[in-house]
Amino acid sequence: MSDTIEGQTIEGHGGDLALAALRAYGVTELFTLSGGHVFPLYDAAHRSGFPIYDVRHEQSAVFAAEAVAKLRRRPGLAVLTAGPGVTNGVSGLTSAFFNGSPVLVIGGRAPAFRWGSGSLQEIDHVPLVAPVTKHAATVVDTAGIPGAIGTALAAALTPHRGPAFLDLPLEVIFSTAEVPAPEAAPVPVLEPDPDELARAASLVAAAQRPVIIAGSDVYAGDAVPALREAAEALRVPVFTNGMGRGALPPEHPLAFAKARRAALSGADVVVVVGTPLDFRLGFGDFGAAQVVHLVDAPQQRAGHVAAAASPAGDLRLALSGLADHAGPREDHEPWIEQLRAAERAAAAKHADELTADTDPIRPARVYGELRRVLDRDAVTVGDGGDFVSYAGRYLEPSVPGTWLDPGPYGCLGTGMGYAMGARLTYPDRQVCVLMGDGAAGFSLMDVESLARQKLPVVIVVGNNGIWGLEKHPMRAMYGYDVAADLQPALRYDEVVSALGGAGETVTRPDGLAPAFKRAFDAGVPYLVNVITDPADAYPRSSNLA
Ligand SMILES: Cc1ncc(C[n+]2csc(CCOP(=O)(O)OP(=O)(O)O)c2C)c(N)n1
Ligand SMILES: [Mg+2]
Repeated sequence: MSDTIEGQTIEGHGGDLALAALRAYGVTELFTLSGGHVFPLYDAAHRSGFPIYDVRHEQSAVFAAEAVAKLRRRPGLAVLTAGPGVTNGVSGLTSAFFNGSPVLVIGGRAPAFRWGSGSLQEIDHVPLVAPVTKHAATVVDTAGIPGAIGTALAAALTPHRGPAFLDLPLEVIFSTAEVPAPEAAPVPVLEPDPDELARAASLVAAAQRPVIIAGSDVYAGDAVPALREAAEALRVPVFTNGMGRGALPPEHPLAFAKARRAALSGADVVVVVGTPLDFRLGFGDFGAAQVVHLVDAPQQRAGHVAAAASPAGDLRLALSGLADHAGPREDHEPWIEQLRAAERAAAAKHADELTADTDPIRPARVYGELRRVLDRDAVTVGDGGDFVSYAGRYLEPSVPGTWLDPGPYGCLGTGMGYAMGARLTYPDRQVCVLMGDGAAGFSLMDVESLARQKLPVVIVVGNNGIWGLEKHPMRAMYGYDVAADLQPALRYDEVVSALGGAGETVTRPDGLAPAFKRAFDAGVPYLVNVITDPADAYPRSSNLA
């Protein structure tokens, strides 16, 4: 590429043109695993000082891009080679689809001019990824690359957000063209219908026992301040899930976490904001309570629940609209007090669990010790079964946008990819991955990528020697289990040491605190391998996962 921008045009190969468009949208890094089909993108990045982070399995590249997209609320980019590179990224794309994350995957593609002749890695990716992306297309000419990226990113960034996919045939990415300098298009803002919004506000105001449940789109839509305003103006207790966690700090008088059952069984109006009415919320069945569903786009309305009101549009506007409700309002203070009492009772029970001095260690104690060392703004990543369910119960994020769970697709293996994206987003914060020993098998090799590229994170493995979230339910269902055992007390810390990090194994509760201190001071990827009690099963109503 002639590095100078002459007037309003740029000239270069497909990689240069793609990168210019990506920069215009605020993309500042790419995640990849090497493949010749996408060399021009590396060439463009290398010559212009655009950071490239490479991994050991393409799914980690997509998960890293997704973590960036989730945390920074802008596009995350993974560049995958043709064929197996792209198919290895499909679980990551699907997770991003379920999470509404604006991820762009650019794939290489076998040459178009001899399509059908049997080129290396020749497969049409588009029909494979179309069902799990908002936009999927093949770019047919070099000059069309910036426009195609603009179209893909507009789809990804327009609520309801989600991933997009483009592939570039070999001759398209390697050829050169001169094109107008790319610019980012503004994302359209959808105003919620005022009547529907007024109906929602009246329902909340007239309720005796209202509850708000705020999910990931509240953070993704930058609506956290508006959520607080709405909750404070209407005096409504707030529960959260996904990236919504931490939207109200735990000490906020309207922030609740542990009294969920009391809240959902006692509420007369449940306001669900920015999250689907899926299995995590009992499919939106809250008994006699009326459901108000605030969604960021009309297609996010639930087809299986008859909501009393469901305004669709920008969540900042919708929540500000609730906050501005001018009519009369019921007194919610007795209800808030009732839930506060339930919250305190649950907290007292948790306090005993968090300090339990047992041998083997129970997962609750791991979190009891972690709570002492995690900073308020630490980013936590959950990748596993029961061990991560306990993290959800015992860790309370204080800052919004610090909690990375896999979301409703429930894909194991996000760990090291999410950790990489989090470390790059927040170079100076603690990044702590909470991992089951089973989950570790999916991505632990990418500790090599983290260590080599000087990206330290702390990994805490709850090592129960089993696929716990499967073993316990299978035993309950059949009286036996198969395919649910792992090697007991395996030294995952030694794996990490061999890959350029460090770590240690902890078997006694009093070993946890000093191990965590060493881990956060290490400056390299550090794995604390905690041998936990395999008899410990997370109590849940439905165990199918
Ligand atoms: C990619 C993928 N494969 C399989 C599953 C099914 N699954 C859900 S939880 C779980 C067990 C996880 O075990 P581990 O990570 O050791 O955590 P534990 O439950 O033992 O704490 C499995 C296999 C899944 N969710 N994702
Ligand atoms: Mg396990």
